[in-house]
This record gives sequence, C-alpha cells and structure tokens, in this order.
Amino acid sequence: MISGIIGKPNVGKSTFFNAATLMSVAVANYPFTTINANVGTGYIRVKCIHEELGVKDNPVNSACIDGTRLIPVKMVDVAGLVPDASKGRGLGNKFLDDLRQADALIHVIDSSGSTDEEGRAVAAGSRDPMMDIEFVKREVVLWVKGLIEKDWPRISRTVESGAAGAPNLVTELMAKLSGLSIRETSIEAAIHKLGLKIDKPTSWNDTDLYDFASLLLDISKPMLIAANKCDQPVSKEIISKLQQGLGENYTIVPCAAEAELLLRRAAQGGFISYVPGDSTFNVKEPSRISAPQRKALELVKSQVLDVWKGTGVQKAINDAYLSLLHGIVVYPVEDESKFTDKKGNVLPDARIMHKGETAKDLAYSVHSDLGETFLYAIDARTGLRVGADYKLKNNDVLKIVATGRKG
Ligand SMILES: Nc1nc2c(ncn2[C@@H]2O[C@H](COP(=O)(O)OP(=O)(O)OP(=O)(O)O)[C@@H](O)[C@H]2O)c(=O)[nH]1
Ligand SMILES: [Mg+2]
Repeated sequence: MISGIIGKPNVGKSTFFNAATLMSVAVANYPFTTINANVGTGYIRVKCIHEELGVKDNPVNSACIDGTRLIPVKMVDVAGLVPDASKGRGLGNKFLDDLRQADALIHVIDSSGSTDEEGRAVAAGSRDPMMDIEFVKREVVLWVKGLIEKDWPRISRTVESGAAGAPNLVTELMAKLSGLSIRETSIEAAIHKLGLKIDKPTSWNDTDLYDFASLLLDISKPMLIAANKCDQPVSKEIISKLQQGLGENYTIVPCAAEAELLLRRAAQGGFISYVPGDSTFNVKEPSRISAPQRKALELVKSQVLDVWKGTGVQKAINDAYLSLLHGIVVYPVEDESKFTDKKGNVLPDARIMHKGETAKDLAYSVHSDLGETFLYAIDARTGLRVGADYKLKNNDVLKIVATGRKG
C-alpha cells in the first residue's frame, strides 16, 4: 500500500514527507521546490500486541517504543500542481504520473490561507483553501478522464459491435488504466453506481466520463485532507469553516508538519522523548538544549500540542492506511508457539494488509514462493490450522506453512 502526498505548491508537502520519513528532501518558501518525486518510508502507529501476549518483543521490520508499534509503509511526495496542470500547466502531468501507484492520497492544503493558487505567498487568511480542495481534485479527475478518453470513440464502437472476439468495456478500461493500481471490481462498481450502460459506451457523454473518472478515483484512490500550517493563528477558524463546508465528504486532519519535523528530529537527537502521534513530549536533559531550541519547543507546545492535542501528521498517515484503505495489522511468525522468526526474534514483523485479504495473500506478501506453495497457516493464538481462504483479522499472529518448492 502506497500513499501519495499531493497538493498545490508551497503548502508543506515535502515538510510533511520529511516529518513522516525523517528524510531531508528540499523545503523552501516558494513554489515548485520539489520537481522529482521523493519516495520514502513512513510509519503507522498502533498498540503493539506483545503485552497482551505476555512476551517481550524484538521487532525487525518495525519498531516498538513502550508498547507502541511503528510499522513501515511506503509514501511518495510529488511536485505541486496548479490549475490546468492536467493540460500541462506548471509541471504539468509529471506529478500525476508519479501518483500512478498510489492507493490513497493525502491532500496537503495550506489552512492558514497564505498561499495563492500557484503557491505564491499572500496575506494570511486571504486564500480560501476550499478552492484548492476543489481544483486539486478536479485536476486529478481530468488526468484520469484524459487517459480514459484516448481513442474512446473507436473503442466504444468496437465494444458495441458485438463482433466475435470484440473486447468488453471493463477489459478495455483496465488496459487504459493499467499501472494505476485500479481494480476491475472498482471499474464495475463505478459504472453500476452511476447507472451507465456498460454495453453502450457510445451513449456516454462528456459529463458521464467526468463523473465516472471522479467516482473511480473516490473508490480506488481515496483521499483525505491534511490541513497543514494549523499552528498559524488564522488557521483555527478556516479549518472549522472547511469542516462545516465539507461535512462527511472528506476527513480533514489539522496538521503542523513543521512542528512534527522539529519534534521528531529532537527525539532522534535524544533531546526529548516523543513518539510520533503523542500529544506531549518530555525534555530529557534540559541542560543539553540551547535557548533557541527551548523557545522552539515551547512554541510547538503552546501553538500546536495544547491547541490540537498533537501535530496531526501521524493521525493523517494512520487515517490514510487504516481508515481510507481499511488496513489491518498482521504479525507473521515462523514458530507459532513462541511467536518468533527463525532467529528467535519475538514478533519480528508487523505488516499492514487490506481487510478482506486472506492467509494466502499474507503468504504472497511475505514472499511469492510462500504464496505459490502455500499449504495452510496456523493461528498462533489458538494453535488451530486455517486454510488459504481464511480472512485475516486485525492483530492476527500467523505461521505460514508452505512446501517452499514449486512444481
Ligand atoms: N507555519 C507553517 N509553515 C509550514 C509548515 N509546513 C511547512 N511550512 C512552510 O511552508 C513552506 C513550503 O514547504 P514545502 O514543504 O517546501 O512545501 P511543498 O508543498 O513541498 O512545496 P513545493 O515542493 O514547492 O510544491 C516552507 O517555507 C515551510 O517551512 C507548518 O506546519 N506550519
Ligand atoms: Mg515539495
């Protein structure tokens, strides 16, 4: 599962990405700082199961800090997009191509209203970010619509011809949208929900194509709004207006990416204890921090943590994978009686899987050989065998049994 960080220029996408991944990609107060996409590893925060199982753990692929498991997930930070990007303005379609593999979109907006539609600095509160939410969504929809429309008259006629061997519409659409991480079932669901005629695509008009692209995106690349720069005084009112305006349509998570970056770097440097997503931090050794550092930490506390109960960055990531994408956590092990891998590490790996995926899907996600030669799995909590079709549950601990030999 991959999430893409999108938005107009200069809203804090790269700052959000750096905070999430602790990488150091370029950040600056002008548009189009980012040109090439940055790919990195962020983390989902969940309560670890080691206490419930009464064991001490030695995580390998993830981390466990005082009972909080941080599980790796892939994230992509892309170039900013401006109105008419789908027609080539700004950096044009480049950012869109970088979004192909994304399963969920984290749309970062400037909730202080201090950047115009192209990301240029303007007076705080003078730009309504609702307009950004609308245009960014529209550009992404127009991009997908453009892909669908290519060669559309010929394809729709062929589909309708009824000639022997004529392709069906879903197959044709899958081919057009290949590499976009879109499933056949999502295409079918969108066509069905809009009441479009699957056997008569020549009857689809321009609005139908737009609506179809839009719904397909909602289903296959769901989006949440990260309302960044919530540390600014004007942001509170703007965010509350946005929440009223959007209602149930989108999840809005107030974020202060810069504050999160500061906290994570201070924690990494050993100055404070702070686990991403915490609502407070503790200074470890007050004598080791300088006066400017202390001042910066005090500001983070008074402007962000005391107001919003957290910086929101971790919440946005968790929401993207666990709510939008219906992710669950599964712990694969080699020895089900001790919850260990071959080397004796306890609860070594935690993986984010889709709700609805099976024991065999888990095997494939560990290694394709394990998937191909899957025999059964053992539920470590009960000791019982489960079959290939067993539906994974959140916090399952499973041993996969496979021959490991193909053929
Ligand atoms: N007040 C405030 N400013 C922030 C926050 N996050 C980022 N910024 C500032 O916003 C500006 C743009 O940050 P970037 O992370 O480069 O933004 P971007 O969206 O990646 O920009 P492009 O790559 O140009 O599209 C910088 O001056 C950041 O310091 C925040 O949480 N609060
Ligand atoms: Mg950037």
